[in-house]
Amino acid sequence: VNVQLVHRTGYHFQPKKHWINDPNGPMYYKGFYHLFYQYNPKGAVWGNIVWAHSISKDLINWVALEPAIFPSKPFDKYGCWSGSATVLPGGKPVIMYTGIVTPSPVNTQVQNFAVPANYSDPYLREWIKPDNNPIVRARSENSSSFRDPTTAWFDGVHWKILVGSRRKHRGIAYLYRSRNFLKWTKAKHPLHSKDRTGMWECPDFYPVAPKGMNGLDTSVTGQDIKHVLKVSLDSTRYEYYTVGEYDRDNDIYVPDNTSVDGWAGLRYDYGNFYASKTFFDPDKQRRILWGWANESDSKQDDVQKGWAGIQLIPRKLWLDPNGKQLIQWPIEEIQLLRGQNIHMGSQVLNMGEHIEVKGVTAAQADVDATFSFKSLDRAEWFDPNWAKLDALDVCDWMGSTVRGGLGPFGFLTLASEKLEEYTPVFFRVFKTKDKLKVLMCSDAKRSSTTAEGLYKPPFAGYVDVDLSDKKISLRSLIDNSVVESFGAHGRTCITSRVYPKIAIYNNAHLFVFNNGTEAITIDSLDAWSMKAPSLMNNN
Ligand code: DQQ
Repeated sequence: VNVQLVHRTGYHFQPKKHWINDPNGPMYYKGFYHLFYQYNPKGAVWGNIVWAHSISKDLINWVALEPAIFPSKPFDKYGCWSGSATVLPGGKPVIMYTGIVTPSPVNTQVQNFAVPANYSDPYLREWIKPDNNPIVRARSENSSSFRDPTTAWFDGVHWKILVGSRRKHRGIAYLYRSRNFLKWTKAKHPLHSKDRTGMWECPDFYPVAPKGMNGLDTSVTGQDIKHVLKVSLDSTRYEYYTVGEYDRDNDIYVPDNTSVDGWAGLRYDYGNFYASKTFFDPDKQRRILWGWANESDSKQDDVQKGWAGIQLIPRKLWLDPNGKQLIQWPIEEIQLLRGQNIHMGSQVLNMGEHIEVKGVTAAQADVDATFSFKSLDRAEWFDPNWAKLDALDVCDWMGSTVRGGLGPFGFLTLASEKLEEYTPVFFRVFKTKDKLKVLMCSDAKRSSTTAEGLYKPPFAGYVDVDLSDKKISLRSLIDNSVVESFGAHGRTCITSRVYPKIAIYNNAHLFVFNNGTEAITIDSLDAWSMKAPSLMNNN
């Protein structure tokens, strides 16, 4: 097999070669979606960072353009790091990004802006970085940890942005205000901060409607509207978000008491998902989330492959009607790639059984199933001591093979025929004195028989779902070296990167399994072979 190609994704966003990380400045402009991203034009490891640029009409088929922003001025001489786009009134986009002005390891950071050279070009190929940059610099702030400006929002008088930072171990989102987008003044108080969370990278702050699935423009506020603050924790490479109340006049954000504010908080994704960013899509009135997944193999493997990093499938997100968390679902356009379909229904899986989903390309598939069961009685007891553990420790130790009561059941993705390799995605239902606790896992431990250099972590999160109808759904987007899974219609999401050695191309299989004593019924299952987009971001 060709090492450059074997684990490349078939329908996830990737450039032809080299390193990529954070999605930057996503926006919709004159009929095109724009995605910029952190890119090393010289190799498959992080470094020499520029803003690569691709455009799309449907978020699926992409055309790669020349890098939009790259080091060329004293205010970004050592790198153009992450940032965001804001579309100003009159439909005029402006980008804010972090410029690196001293070499590594100090990496002094400032915030710059860039504007299109030609607003009538829907591709926005060329960007100008005016000489009055930088527009925000650190004063008393830690200038080596001061980056990733957000999309700006407008309160009628001021534009406002956040810049991620830290003071010792306290993560901070500094707030800046401007009347004209050029002169920015730091607010007296940060919008938010939290001890023992470390550097806050890539903050994101936006409104969500209390009801319905539509998104809101970043400047919208009003009664009943909630706000979400997401931060990416440099120290652990996990993100967390809170849902809360934002008082726009006084610039005070208070997370609701239903959101844990800290490392143990809610995550968009409990797996390999980082440096994410949302944007409002005015064309379809939705808020879309982009996340980056790095590789889980070694640097050496990346160099050998000649590429590293993918962008995950964009997700539409909205507030759960219970107001406590977000719900995410792959954008509807992904259906453009669906080919051959297999449907299964009303099939019972007794304890220890697994059946194959045949007839689709299992290395590159979309599979969506609803499971049901007769009773919740067999759910195992949840030892109160486990509450102190992270969900992934419970998953690690119970896995998909340790027999349970209600579950483990779910998919075996990227599986070899004889199951030497597989990545199980599954639920395990527990009961406590007063409620059920549903664990969802995506466990890479058995994903590859490759012995060295692979990181094969189990990932897990709990699912806040009402099981009174005795049903739960699971969807996975499988793409050669990535499995993105959505539990209970997008209430809990987990992404794993995996590198099978046997379960590749036509030797990959997909199974449904049950290792619990309670029988599970596949109420309905649809699986599709997924085609590659016709425009592959390769030109
Ligand atoms: N990546 C960028 C930074 C950001 C980090 C540099 C997060 O701006 O803080 O490539 O992955």
